[in-house]
Amino acid sequence: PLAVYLNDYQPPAFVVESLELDFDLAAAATEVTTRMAVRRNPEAVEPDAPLRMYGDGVELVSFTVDGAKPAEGLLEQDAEGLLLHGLPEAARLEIVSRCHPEQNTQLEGLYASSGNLCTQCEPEGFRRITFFPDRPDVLTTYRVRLEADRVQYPVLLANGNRVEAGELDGGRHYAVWEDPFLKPSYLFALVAGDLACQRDTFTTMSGREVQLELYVEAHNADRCDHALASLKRAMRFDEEAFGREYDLDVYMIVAVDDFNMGAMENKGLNLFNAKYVLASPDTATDDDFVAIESVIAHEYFHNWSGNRVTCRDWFQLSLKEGLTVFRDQEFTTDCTLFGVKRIDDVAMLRAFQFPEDAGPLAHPVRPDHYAEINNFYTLTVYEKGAELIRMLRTLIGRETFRRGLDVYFERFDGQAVTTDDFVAVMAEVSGRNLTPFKRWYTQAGTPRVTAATSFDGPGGQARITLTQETPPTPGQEHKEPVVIPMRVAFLDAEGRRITAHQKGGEVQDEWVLELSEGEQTFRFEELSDSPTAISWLRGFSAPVILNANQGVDELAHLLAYDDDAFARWEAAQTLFRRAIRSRIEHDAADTALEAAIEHALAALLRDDAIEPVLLATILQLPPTRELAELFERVDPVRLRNERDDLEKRLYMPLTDAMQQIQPKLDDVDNGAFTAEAMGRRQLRNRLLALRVAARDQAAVPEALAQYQKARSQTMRMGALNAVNELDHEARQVLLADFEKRYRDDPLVLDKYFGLQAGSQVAGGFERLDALLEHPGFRWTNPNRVRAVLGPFMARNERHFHQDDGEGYRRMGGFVEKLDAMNPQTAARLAQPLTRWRKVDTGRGEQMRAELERLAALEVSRDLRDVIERALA
Ligand code: HT7
Ligand code: ZN
Repeated sequence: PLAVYLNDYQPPAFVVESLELDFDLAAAATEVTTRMAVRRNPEAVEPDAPLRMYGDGVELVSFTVDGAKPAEGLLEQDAEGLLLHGLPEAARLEIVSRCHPEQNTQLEGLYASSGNLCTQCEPEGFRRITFFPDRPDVLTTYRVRLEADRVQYPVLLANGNRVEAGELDGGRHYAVWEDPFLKPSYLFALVAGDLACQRDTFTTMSGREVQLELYVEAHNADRCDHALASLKRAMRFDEEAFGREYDLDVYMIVAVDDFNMGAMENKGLNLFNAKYVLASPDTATDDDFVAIESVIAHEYFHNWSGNRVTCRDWFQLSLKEGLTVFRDQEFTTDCTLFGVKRIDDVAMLRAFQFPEDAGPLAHPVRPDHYAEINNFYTLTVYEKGAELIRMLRTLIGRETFRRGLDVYFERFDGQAVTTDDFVAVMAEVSGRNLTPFKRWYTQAGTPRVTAATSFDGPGGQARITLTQETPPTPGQEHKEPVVIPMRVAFLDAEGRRITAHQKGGEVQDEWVLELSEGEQTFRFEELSDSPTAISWLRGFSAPVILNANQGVDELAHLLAYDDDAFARWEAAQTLFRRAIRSRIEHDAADTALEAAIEHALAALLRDDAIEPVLLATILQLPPTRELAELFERVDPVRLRNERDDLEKRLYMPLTDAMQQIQPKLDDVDNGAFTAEAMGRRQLRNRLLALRVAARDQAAVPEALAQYQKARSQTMRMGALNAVNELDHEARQVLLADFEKRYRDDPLVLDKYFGLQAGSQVAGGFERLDALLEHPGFRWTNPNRVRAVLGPFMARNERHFHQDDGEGYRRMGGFVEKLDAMNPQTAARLAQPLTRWRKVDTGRGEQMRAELERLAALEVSRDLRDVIERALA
């Protein structure tokens, strides 16, 4: 497909001074009257350029300029929409157009979901509703009139404040909404439907009362409390941590069943995938509760980082997404215990973003070209983008960073800006030259850092030498060094931090070393003791792959004592990785290493002081998809088997120790939703799963009992997850019960789909067929499709990677089928197939063949872009 290039950016030829949209809403055909006042942009490059209005699948009914039809030849209709030539300095346009919500299975633009009408405009959905200069740097105020059947669509919502509403003849009614804030078209939203409203209020720090309204289908009205409570916590946090106050009188959230992503931050009217709103203890797990809180917070935080200050063009996507992820991570950290949120974020980054950055779809946080922008809502733009923000804070200090954010929001309020603008503010407030740091935005790939040390006794000196290298990525053969903040501490034999100073510096017990060259040496003087261990990359201070060549004893010491939760977890992860690597590379277990790991784990299980949630997190081995990154190419089925075998081997001798902890966790199913209560449930479920994996005979009946007695979804799913890899009657009994209980509850049924599709128990293809035939399955609902196909590709190595290629062919077929309905979701689901160079050559060739089969078909631009990059 034809690419768009950052270097081609030009300011819009016209600004839109105001916009009125009248919707005559109906599912089969909706007529839209668009009235806009346009004026030539003084910043435009060409003084007499035409006005470009994008339109995608929209029917043009009529068009006038200042009340008259444009003269012959002035209005041109092409593949991208409309081009209007010969406009004067200022003009008023009126366009009548038509779109067809009911036929919209793409779920971009205006579409129908469960009988309601709703919109999704980011990034380029507005042009599927009407003709408009649909680009993020065209900001204007909106007045929106909605008219619809009163019985079918009693609720009519749009952005801003409702200024008028009333009844009309013929069973119809209307509402008029005005949004006083400038916004780009991607933040437009409307909803028309039969929805129940749960209300609350929030008083802002300046004493204004904001109405909070959560719209759901009536039968879900009892699952809204958590979302509303989360919203209020997020609003308070943004005030306290970032000084940001909400600006409209009402904040609305609508839950939608058919939704391509998690949620959308439309001004004052967020639309949410129902999965990230609805929760009750019976239907949602603790993980679901936490995810809901974090998505609600994310969308709320966008009100400043995204809406008040938005992106100039889509290359700047991380300006809002990286910053907003950073802000939601800070919020969740505030709600959870002991640094575990950081560990979860790092685990996610390693399992998903690092592979993306090392594969054929790698791209910089600020890409410089794209064929389809929908494919750039990636882990790199979001999660790595958030890491860049965190590194900036580490480099300039918390207070300066906070000041910088204030300046950023104030200076650019109501504007569409760039990541360079953001970094420039941080440079200005800190007085630092951050130009070298900007390489993080333009260079793809995960840097590899090597650390070497030498010491000369107590009272003596230490030297740390760090080197860095970033491997090539598509289109970027040669890489420059980046600025890496490396947080380190030295620990003594009791696990206490050692003090020292750098030449001319103060005595400290923790340092942030700034590695900005290919190789650098850092010297420390007057160490208070000789170090037993070095705690590296504390808090995961930079998104790099570190090789510090630490011995097993040193890692065990860190695992036992480090006061940095990330570093403690990392010590265990390093040990697990080393054991797996040895099994794969030497075809045999390193028994001494594994015995040492078992010993360290035993000590951890005896440690009464460790927080339950941290223990639960440390005990978990890395997932296969992260482990695959250790190797050039690997047989994924074997890797999974070795991982599971290592888990079994390590935990078999520890079943007694695990059993002994369990009674202390007997009271966990108590309906409490504090971080501590959730952490204890997490540990209880982890121990159960590890005991089942370690073939503890008592564990299976315990899982059965836990399921039967469960009063919460967390404990029910804990039991199911524990037995889901067992070819055992218990698994079938529990799954059958679960399906019966929840077959009419789509969001919970998705959990059943995931368990069945993600299990490696024999018969995976038959189960897959049965799920796709299940009355609760629908190809047009992205949640259902993701619930089945996602876990099959992510966790069911045995079937997805079956050596005859059956798994790849099946998935290729499903992607093809889905692409005809929903290209955005299809292109995402195709991504596991793009990793063909990472799997052993036999399988890799079969994967590639499937990609080539798809490439020969007529597929969407979204899917073609992914396939072409994968095959390049
Ligand atoms: N800013 C949003 C990104 C988005 C999206 C959301 C829903 C459906 C389709 C979408 N395409 C892009 C979500 C966010 O980051 O908050
Ligand atoms: Zn976002």
